[in-house]
Amino acid sequence: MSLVAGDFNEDGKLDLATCAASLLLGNGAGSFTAGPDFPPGIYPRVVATGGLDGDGHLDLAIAKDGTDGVTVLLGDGQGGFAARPMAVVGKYPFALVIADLNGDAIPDLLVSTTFNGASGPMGSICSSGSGVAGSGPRSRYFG
Ligand SMILES: [Ca+2]
Ligand SMILES: [Ca+2]
Repeated sequence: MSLVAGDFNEDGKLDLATCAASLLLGNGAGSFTAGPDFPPGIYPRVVATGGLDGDGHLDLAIAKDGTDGVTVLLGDGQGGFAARPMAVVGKYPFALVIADLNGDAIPDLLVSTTFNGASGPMGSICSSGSGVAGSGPRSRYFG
């Protein structure tokens, strides 16, 4: 089970989100209560968080190794998430990172897959700015 910490409802207290599509809202003293669920997808394996669409609210990306895809979930700043269509990234994605990889101040989403055709075992994709993994006018690909 993969999980990440972030203040997803923007109350100043860290929360947790799991790749199995549940949100745990923190009280700032080490305790958590269940928050709203969000769409899990099939066979979620790993989750990453960061700002993917530039609206200032934390978003999530979940890699699903059973469907060879990554789903971006755009946060609303109140603990809710809206899923974008899944981007197919290659066989068995198992690791994700959200970071500005090329210095243009737009966060990128890097995905490692177990198999990625001729490009080798550490395949990659994709980026963002629009919050749409793998597509959109501001998307870029790495690999
Ligand atoms: Ca919080
Ligand atoms: Ca966002």
